Amino acid sequence: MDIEKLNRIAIQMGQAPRGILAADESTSTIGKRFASINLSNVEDHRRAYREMLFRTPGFGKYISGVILYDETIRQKAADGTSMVDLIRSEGALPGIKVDMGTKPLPGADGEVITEGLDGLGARLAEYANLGAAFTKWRAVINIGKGMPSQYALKANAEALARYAALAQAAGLVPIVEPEVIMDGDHDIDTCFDVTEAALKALYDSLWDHRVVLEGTVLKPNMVVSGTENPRQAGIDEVAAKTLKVLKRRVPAAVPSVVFLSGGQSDQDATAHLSAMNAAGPLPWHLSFSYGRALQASAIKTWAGKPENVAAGQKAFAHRAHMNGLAALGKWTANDERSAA
Ligand code: 5MM
Repeated sequence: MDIEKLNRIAIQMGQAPRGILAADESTSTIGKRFASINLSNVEDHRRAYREMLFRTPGFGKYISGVILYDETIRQKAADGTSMVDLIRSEGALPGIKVDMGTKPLPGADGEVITEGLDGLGARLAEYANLGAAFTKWRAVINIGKGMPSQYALKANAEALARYAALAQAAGLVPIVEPEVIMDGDHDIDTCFDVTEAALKALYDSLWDHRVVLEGTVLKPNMVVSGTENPRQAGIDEVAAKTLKVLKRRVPAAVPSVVFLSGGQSDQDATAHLSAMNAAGPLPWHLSFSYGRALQASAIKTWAGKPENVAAGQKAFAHRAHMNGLAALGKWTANDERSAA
């Protein structure tokens, strides 16, 4: 295993002012995004949408890598150029989501386990041949009555660790994503406790599976109030509590920590990240791996119409730029107006 190479890539992925674009929506998830603009979920539309993103002029200034879905890593743009080459031409790295989604966890009502370990070694070898430099696996942790159970935390951490070990053996950097879901009426301190337990279980399992942390990237949730809780924590509280749990539970050997946005508004996701970086120095590169918070405005502006491609690209480039400033800890609300 070439750990130095994995380490170089893991640093590059989270080094300011760049972060990751998560464009790995499964076919059913991209269908939900298209439904919001009344667009049918057919391969041609998925290609056109992602081609618009990957042809955005200069996106590589703020995007170090793009997480793709299986269909996209094999797909060609309208002129026959592969999507992988479009991404590489901007100096960004292609990555691939390798989990197969979640299924109910037997014996644990309301909890889920991520599947996809069977045959993973062979799939990883194929993705490496297709040009992937890194991979992603997402575990879903729900907060609710009696949830999460220790059983669900442990089972998901074991799967994440087994995946990460296989990815490193295939020469690919694993992004490990234990997502504590925002939905619910819980308060921010419950989110803190659950995030801490999820990270503890994850790093225990990574140790057990002999994963070399220097060749990994963590993709965590931020510590936020449940979406239905009447008291919504402000920017500074979210930033302080998120940094507290990361400092407590994420070893300094991890090169990059890149957040998911999880349903936060575009601007909140940017403001939280900037506040955390402004509170540095930090032991890891701290950046973004946003799906919705990088794409929501672009998809709405594009609306599935060829004449809106340039405007959709401008919307995407703007969010990438804002999050690039946040990765440096230098974003202010004024930047939204002046750079828009
Ligand atoms: C882009 O969405 C990813 C894949 O979701 P599905 O497997 O459900 O289709 C998702 O894993 C994403 O990479 C992360 O959750 C981050 O995205 P957000 O929108 O939370 O920033």
